[in-house]
Amino acid sequence: MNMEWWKKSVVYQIYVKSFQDSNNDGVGDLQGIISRLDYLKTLGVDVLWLTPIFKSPNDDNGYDISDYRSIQSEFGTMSDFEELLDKAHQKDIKIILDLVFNHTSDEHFWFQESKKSKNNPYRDYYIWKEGNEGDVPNNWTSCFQGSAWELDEKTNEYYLHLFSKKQPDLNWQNPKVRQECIDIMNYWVDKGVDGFRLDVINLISKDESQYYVDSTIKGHQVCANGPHIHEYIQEMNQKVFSRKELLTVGETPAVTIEDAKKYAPLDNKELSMVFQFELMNVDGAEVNKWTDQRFSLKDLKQIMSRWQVGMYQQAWNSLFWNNHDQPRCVSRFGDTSSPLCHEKSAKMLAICLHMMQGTPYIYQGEELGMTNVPFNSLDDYRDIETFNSYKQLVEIEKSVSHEDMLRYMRKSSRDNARTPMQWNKEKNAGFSEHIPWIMMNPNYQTINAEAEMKDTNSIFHTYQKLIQLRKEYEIITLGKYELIMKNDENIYAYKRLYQDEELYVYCNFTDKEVSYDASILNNEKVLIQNYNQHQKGILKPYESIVFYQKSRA
Ligand code: TEU
Ligand code: CA
Repeated sequence: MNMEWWKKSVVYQIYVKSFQDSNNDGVGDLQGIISRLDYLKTLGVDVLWLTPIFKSPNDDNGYDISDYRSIQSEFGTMSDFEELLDKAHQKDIKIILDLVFNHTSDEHFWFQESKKSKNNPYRDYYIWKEGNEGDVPNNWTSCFQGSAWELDEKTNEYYLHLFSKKQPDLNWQNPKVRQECIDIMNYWVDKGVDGFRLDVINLISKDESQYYVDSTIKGHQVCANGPHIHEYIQEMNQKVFSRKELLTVGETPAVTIEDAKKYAPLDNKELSMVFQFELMNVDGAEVNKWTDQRFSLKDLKQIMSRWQVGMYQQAWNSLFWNNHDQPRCVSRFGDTSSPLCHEKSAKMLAICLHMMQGTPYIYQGEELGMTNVPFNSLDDYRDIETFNSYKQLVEIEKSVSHEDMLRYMRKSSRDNARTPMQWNKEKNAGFSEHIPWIMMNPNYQTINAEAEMKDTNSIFHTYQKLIQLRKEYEIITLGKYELIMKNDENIYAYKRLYQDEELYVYCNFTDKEVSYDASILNNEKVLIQNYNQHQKGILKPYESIVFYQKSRA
């Protein structure tokens, strides 16, 4: 069947800084990735998404780019990148780059020029506004706390930054800005990259009429899905994406299913797919991530099902449990209270997600069941969002105590996802000989790639098998999704239907034994499971099983 390649692919996200260090300076790099291509091939993934590899002062770990056409020196050189691309392609692995176009670094040449004077040719590359009665233009807050406006004393105007003040927002109303970004993408397409992940791409079109209007929602949400957003994305599509069959995934906070259908339509006029965050908000994280709140399975089922049904034959889904901004999924949605619960729940989550429709994304270490990290003190953290939030809530507002905040940070900080990949049980888990830039999770003694590759029963092998199944069974890519056992509070069960084929997926999200009605199964076979034995109708703690059968028409 003729279908875009990325609909049949599984993507693996590499947080470059923490994947593999090749020259023992404590920071992961491109040669490190090259040395692990065999591992990735064994896992079976089709595409690598590299977090930003461009020159950056690292205020936000590379999401503040100061030169879009050169490689961050601690990651290597352009020839290292070309070698990586070439070696990956030889193994039939594609590479997509992470481009940040909502903002640049304040150290980018454009901003350096822009702030020089009001009539500098680059002034209009950014969003500069006069104050409002001697204060900021409006009350918008930065995603990383504090005002989204920063006063530049020299010209006495404020610039907008929806993220840190070292990440000034670009002015996409300016056609020159649009052309610059298009040229940058074409530069990388000409080098042979296979696509892009576009950071917060739905924030680029600001509504001019709102700059002096206060809002009760967060600044980056006010700017989501602005007035010209689809024109801008269609322009990128015409001038870049349509040149080749590229995988383009837009990171789009605050989108509904209706929005997503416009961003990722089946006629490929905009993006291949988007990352939507409704699921990441199931435990309230988008409103306030600094709490003890845990998700309810009913809400989770409801959100995932709505997207599966709503996008069916209308637009294409992406599937993910976590990324570099989110806590580890086994800690958040699974159970790490014992080695058994850890193993079973990590596999259960993998099965639950990978049997759905859409392109699955695996975040590095997820395939090993890497967990949240027992950070001891503030000093153990590195993330700007975490520091700014601590400062705001504990020191400025005094609304949260130091102890509570440390507990919330252990649960929700982005740094949980950013500790180095756990390769083996040697020094620093085989990541580096040098002290890593961020602490190791001490559990690498037991959770590591070497051990799991040897053990045919490991979480790694469950992921490997899931990737293979997607290649073998078209129903996984194409089948229609239906939620079953809708009101059950312990089990997530759904079926997939395609021609005369049926898939039944059962996932016990609890540590108790629960039961389901197996009468629906007649000539079934088991595709994958996380216990060696299954008693029909019963699910043991965190048990998950997938049945395949031909329907009796
Ligand atoms: O994240 C943008 C984003 O949507 C944030 O609101 C995200 O939800 C936040 O990190 C939650 O804690 C992207 C990148 O993925 C992130 O790493 C960057 O810091 C951010 O853009 C700015 O470029
Ligand atoms: Ca290095």
